[in-house]
Parts: sequence; C-alpha cells; structure tokens
Amino acid sequence: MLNIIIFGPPGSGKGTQSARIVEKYNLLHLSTGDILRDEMEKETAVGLEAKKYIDKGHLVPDEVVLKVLYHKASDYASGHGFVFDGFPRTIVQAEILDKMLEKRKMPINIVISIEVKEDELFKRMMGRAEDSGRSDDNEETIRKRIEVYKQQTFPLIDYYRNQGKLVDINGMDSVDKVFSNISRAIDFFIMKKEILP
Ligand code: B4P
Repeated sequence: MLNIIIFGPPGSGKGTQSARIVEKYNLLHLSTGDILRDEMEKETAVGLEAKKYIDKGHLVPDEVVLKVLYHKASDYASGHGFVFDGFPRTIVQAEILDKMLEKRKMPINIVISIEVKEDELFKRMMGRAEDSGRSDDNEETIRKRIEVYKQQTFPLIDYYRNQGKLVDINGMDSVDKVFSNISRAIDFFIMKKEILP
C-alpha cells in the first residue's frame, strides 16, 4: 500500500499532477477540492455550507471537510493506496489524518511538496479562470487563497519535514518535467522499501 500527500499552494498543480500519479501507480485520488465542488454542484447541505467559504477564498471548516472525507475514504477502503490532494490543509487535519491512518496501519509514506513562485501561481489561476467556471478563480479570491495558504497550510511543511516524509519538487517546470521528478521520488521510495529488511 502506498499513501501519498500532494501538497502545495493553490494553483501549484496538485490536481494536474495527482491525475498522472493515480494513473501511473494505480492509486485512488482523494481531492477534497473536487469532493467539495461536487457537493456544491449538487446543492447538498455540505455543499451549501462549503460554498460560503470557498467563494471568499477561505478554508472550509475542518469538521465539514473531515465529514465528507471519512465518507469517501470508507467508500474505497480496499485499494492499493491513496493520493490525498489538497488534504490536509491545516495542522488539525494532518493530526486527524495521521490518527485515522495509524488505526488502519496504512501511514502516509511520502509528502510531495510542489513549490511555485507567487506571481506564477497568480498567472496560472487567472489563466484557468477563463474557462474553469470556478467561483473561486477571480482576482480577489485568488489573492485571499494565497494569503490563507501562507497562514494556515504552509506550517504543514515543517510538520511533515519533521516526520522525514517531505520531498521538495520544483513546480515552476513544465507539467511533464514536474511529473518526471515526482515519479523519480516515488520510485526511489518504492525501491528503498523493497531493499530494506
Ligand atoms: P483545490 O481544489 O485543492 O484547488 P487549487 O489549490 O486551486 O488547485 P491545484 O493546486 O490543484 O491546481 P491545478 O492543478 O488545478 O481547492 C479549492 C478550494 O477548496 C480551497 O481554496 C478551499 O476553500 C477548499 N478546500 C479544499 N480542500 C480543503 C481542505 N482540506 N480544507 C479546507 N478547505 C478545503 O493547477 C492550476 C492551474 O495551473 C491549471 O490551470 C493548470 O493547468 C496549470 N498548471 C498546473 N501545472 C502547471 C505547470 N507545471 N506549468 C504551467 N501551468 C500549470
């Protein structure tokens, strides 16, 4: 079983790279952003609650995110492993995820941290705004999302670095190059695991 977290600021390419990772390594993709957008589209109680935060560029409260995540994760409990995309985004979420996975004896193996400069993030998300139809892809909300990332999500870098699980990846390269560097890090982990007693 292989569990990967793909981590980075908004617009760093988490969704783009997760799609490739799940295909290559036959993993399940758990994107809290996608799950929340789906709930919003269906206008469920969770979706309506999430919309209040997402439209302003804020994080959705931990208890709301955790509720939908538990539900989804138990839907596919018996796969080869997960790519957690956009989750965790706060220390509280990370601690709860660790406890949840510890209980199931399937810890996080690698945390891929994609690094992209702020002006490039802004440029990419403004580019995506033209056809994404996403209510959070507009100038004011994008600025807010980057600020929220710095305050609430960035501290997770140290959380996972201290666990020895963090791998830094330069996200300024092309999509193919970023993916090839991520693959190299995952393959190295798999190889190391196989040669260890
Ligand atoms: P997410 O859906 O996670 O979205 P994201 O951070 O904007 O995007 P991502 O990094 O996946 O970028 P993408 O690949 O699309 O979150 C949306 C919102 O949901 C959050 O703001 C929050 O409110 C809420 N939420 C989600 N999870 C939560 C949680 N756990 N707790 C609380 N709230 C939560 O790439 C962006 C663009 O760049 C695309 O157009 C792509 O084509 C382009 N691109 C990607 N890689 C590139 C490259 N290498 N070069 C050039 N362009 C590239």
